[in-house]
Amino acid sequence: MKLNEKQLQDFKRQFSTILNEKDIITDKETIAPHLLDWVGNFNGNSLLMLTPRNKEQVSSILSLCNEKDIAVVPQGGNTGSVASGIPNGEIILSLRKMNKIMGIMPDDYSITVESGCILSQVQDAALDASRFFPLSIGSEGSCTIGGNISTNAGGISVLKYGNMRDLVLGLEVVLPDGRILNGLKRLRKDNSGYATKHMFMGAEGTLGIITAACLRLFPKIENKVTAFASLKDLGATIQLLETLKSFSGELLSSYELIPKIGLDIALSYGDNLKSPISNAEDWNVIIEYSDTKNNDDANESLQNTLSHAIEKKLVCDAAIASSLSQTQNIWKIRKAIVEHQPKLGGEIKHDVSVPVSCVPEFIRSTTQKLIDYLPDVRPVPYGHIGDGNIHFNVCPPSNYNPETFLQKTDEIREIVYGNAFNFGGSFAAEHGVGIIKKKQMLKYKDKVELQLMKDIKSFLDPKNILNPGKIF
Ligand code: 2HG
Ligand code: ZN
Repeated sequence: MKLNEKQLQDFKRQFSTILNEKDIITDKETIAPHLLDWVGNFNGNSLLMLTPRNKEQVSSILSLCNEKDIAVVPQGGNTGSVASGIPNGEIILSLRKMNKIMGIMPDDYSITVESGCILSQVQDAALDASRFFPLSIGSEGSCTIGGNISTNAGGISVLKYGNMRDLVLGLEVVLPDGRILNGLKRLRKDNSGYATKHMFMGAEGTLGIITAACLRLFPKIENKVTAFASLKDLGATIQLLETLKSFSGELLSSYELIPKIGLDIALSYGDNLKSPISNAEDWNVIIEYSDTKNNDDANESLQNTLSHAIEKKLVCDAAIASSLSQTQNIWKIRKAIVEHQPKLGGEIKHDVSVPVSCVPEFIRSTTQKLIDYLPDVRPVPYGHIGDGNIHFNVCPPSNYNPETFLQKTDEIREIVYGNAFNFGGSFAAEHGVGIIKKKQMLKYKDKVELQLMKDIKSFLDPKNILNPGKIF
């Protein structure tokens, strides 16, 4: 059930037995930013936002909501891409005030944090203890750890360190009926039955509210080397990846695809960016090595591997950044693609994955299918090619009517998702399902798996009070 104006006063009174008055928010202006999704597709509605300060308060709120049959949408930094944190009349439960670093255990390579901690706060806390927390995504200055876990965030270092799921040792979760699951263990090994913590990761707040997490840390990175390489063709991206892996083992931490059209977008609209090489080919990659040693090893290794790849004619030209500003310029190109793509007259976003070895053929065949459907359409497939996750965003032909283009969204989505499915891929690689991909969930998810997910949901949340209408 959603909260209506008539019930509002009554519920405010009931919540005031749990929370301080200033943590019960009805002011429309304060709530407004929490209703808008970052991508700009949704503007939700909610009359009430609660901002608890500890797990006991979260527990009491959920007990009460469960008893009264009132629905809640958990929210962290509200930086998601699929609108899973956007309410449709439900109460917003913001975790932002639960932002304490609870403890850091350098010898265990672990850190325990409340779920409202900002990702960059966790990265900084790890660095202060000479450790490294590797999750790195564009919104790291405002997204929260709880949101990262609930969406199983990915980003540019998955290749070396895995998804958020791989970085979680233990979780504390409040279940829809208010019970608290105390799983804040910092163990590497625990085979005592089902790994229930994994149910809450990627569940987008539909099964429980994550209130704290114990996370894995790694040795501090002392040296990073970044390069930009222009390749012979699309197939060479995978051959070069294989060469980098076998020559440099664990040093390789990022491998991002930058198509020529993406580079052009960045150079045209980005803030004073320079092409790292003079004549970029159609397909380029950003390569990053991360080393725990503060010496020239990583640089030499990357230089040798790239020289070898140039000799083998996989790489046409490459530049290794030799200053901080050159490194920043390369990564700003990557960021500018995300930011400025809509300036090509709009974009239809797809966050898909296929097996790494299939990426070139997937990009070629999807592009061909899109051109057959709409000649001169401008696909911008870019991103985390090192782990098979491509942001296959599609922009209209030049000077095409943006509205007419958006009317083709369903057909274009079918082409991209359908082809990813043909390659054994996923329609939701790292951004989740939320509201946006519910249709694809029905079409592409294995039927047995989908039913199992629904069974788990109705077992844990029989009244459907937690983030209803998301995922399914
Ligand atoms: C990234 O990799 C983000 O920068 C956003 O996942 C990608 O939606 C996008 O274009
Ligand atoms: Zn991404």
